[in-house]
Amino acid sequence: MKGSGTRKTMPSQPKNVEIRPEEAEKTDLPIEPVDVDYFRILADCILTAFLRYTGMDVALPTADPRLHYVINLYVVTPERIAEINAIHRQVNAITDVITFPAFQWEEGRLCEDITPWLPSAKSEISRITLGEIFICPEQAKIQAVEYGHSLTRELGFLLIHSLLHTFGYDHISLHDTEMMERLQAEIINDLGLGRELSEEEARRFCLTAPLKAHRIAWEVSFIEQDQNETEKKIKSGSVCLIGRPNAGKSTILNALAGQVLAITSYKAQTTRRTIRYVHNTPTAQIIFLDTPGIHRPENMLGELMQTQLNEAIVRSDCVLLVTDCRQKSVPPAERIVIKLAKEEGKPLILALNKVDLVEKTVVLPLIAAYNELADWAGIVPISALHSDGLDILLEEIIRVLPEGRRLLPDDYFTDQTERELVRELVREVLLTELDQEVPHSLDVMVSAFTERFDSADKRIGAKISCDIICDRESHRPIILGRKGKRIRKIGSLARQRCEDMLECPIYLDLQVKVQPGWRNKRGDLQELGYV
Ligand SMILES: Nc1nc2c(ncn2[C@@H]2O[C@H](COP(=O)(O)OP(=O)(O)OP(=O)(O)O)[C@@H](O)[C@H]2O)c(=O)[nH]1
Ligand SMILES: [Mg+2]
Repeated sequence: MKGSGTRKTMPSQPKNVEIRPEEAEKTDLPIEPVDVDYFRILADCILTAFLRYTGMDVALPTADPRLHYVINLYVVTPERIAEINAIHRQVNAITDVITFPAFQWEEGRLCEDITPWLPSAKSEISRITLGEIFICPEQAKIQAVEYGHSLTRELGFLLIHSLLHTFGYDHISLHDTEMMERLQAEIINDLGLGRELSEEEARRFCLTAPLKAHRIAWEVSFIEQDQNETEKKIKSGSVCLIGRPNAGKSTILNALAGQVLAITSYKAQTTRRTIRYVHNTPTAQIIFLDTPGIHRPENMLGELMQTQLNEAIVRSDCVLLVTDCRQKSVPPAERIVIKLAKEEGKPLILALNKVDLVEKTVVLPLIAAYNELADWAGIVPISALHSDGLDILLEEIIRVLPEGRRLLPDDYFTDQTERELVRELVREVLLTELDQEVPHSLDVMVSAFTERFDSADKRIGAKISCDIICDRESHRPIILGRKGKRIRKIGSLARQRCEDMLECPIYLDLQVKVQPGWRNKRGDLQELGYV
């Protein structure tokens, strides 16, 4: 991939029709495989029209005649696009097209230096990949019927849409959307692939449309799904863990995963971003989403944390409300979650956590109070810390999940990268080593991560540099401690945690950086990955 100049970024926002696999199957449309040869002709016809209208190939840098540009176009099944959607957009649904632009463009203007990706004088490499597009003709068929036009017109529209994404057009703001919709309409009208054409006429039109050589070409691949796999039905879906700070959500996630994926602490608001863990059994695939605790936001960071909760509820197949069983009544914040889950029609399961800290009879009045608020699919007393009751909890969850296919590959375990885990482990040590208020105003950014491998490709060491971001100059001496004693202790504890996780010796360098008011600055929050 690297050799051909591809870099993957998060997908831009594709036109996204959210249909669950089950619903897609219910239609009585013939779902035969797409006609491979015809699809190539259609794709060329669309690319020619797109380039004629936008002149994008002329705008591409360098006149080196050896060089040509490609866009990888993958024709995929509903199962495969649902899988890609789930991994890259956290949406468990079939969609029509997903685009991965390789470079930063803004409305047709290249916004980054692509010189490092150009072939050197001696190099044999003569291709640059501009992006990857995944398209699902089965989904396009369903949409073509809904819109009352030909499949060719729908596929053509989707290809133009994703080509525009590849070159930096988007539909996030109203202005972007208007611009993108106008271009789509103009390009397809300029081509003459009208909505009134029947499928046969549209095909004839594309087969006879003049093609022109240009500097960009498709690389088309057809990806089939394993037939046996598609037929195997299991219970699959996503479950969000929601609850007040400190309820033990992340402890449950780690206990189920059998390793630390989310840091935990006795201080509130430990989790700041939704973390995913995929639990696979022979008969089920459960995608767990560990969310930040429900709290009243005091800054932009808090607001962003809370937005993730609503999103998680809406996107999940089941809501798992985690609560500390020592409380006497149902907190107002939990009542709001229960109401939202009911409005969204999501099955609700209650995990009464930390039963190791109370007498069993103490939880009975609490169960009665919760029972008044919802028709629970299950109420399970557990102790996440001691892994007690988790097997019953899993059974209850599997019972309410829809039947379907595996949405993610079996070897997909979590969305946490080693880099993110290092960041979180350093933050965990900061949470435990510093006084109540300070850790909440801190974050950590991994600025360098270099690994060493032996001849058998086994990792034998890593050098990691992290910036501890604080929002006040007065916090710096607190973090450093007298004569640097505290930062040395933090460094030593964090290094041990990272070594346990990465299973190799680590050199860890920590620097304190002051970024005043970072929790209220969009740019800083973006850099730290919260936006
Ligand atoms: N005794 C006991 N302690 C628990 C149990 N589950 C979690 N804890 C402790 O409760 C504290 C909070 O746990 P977390 O898993 O970080 O809680 P959380 O709900 O993820 O918190 P936020 O991320 O802040 O929303 C930690 O100190 C855990 O060790 C349990 O079953 N029993
Ligand atoms: Mg947590």
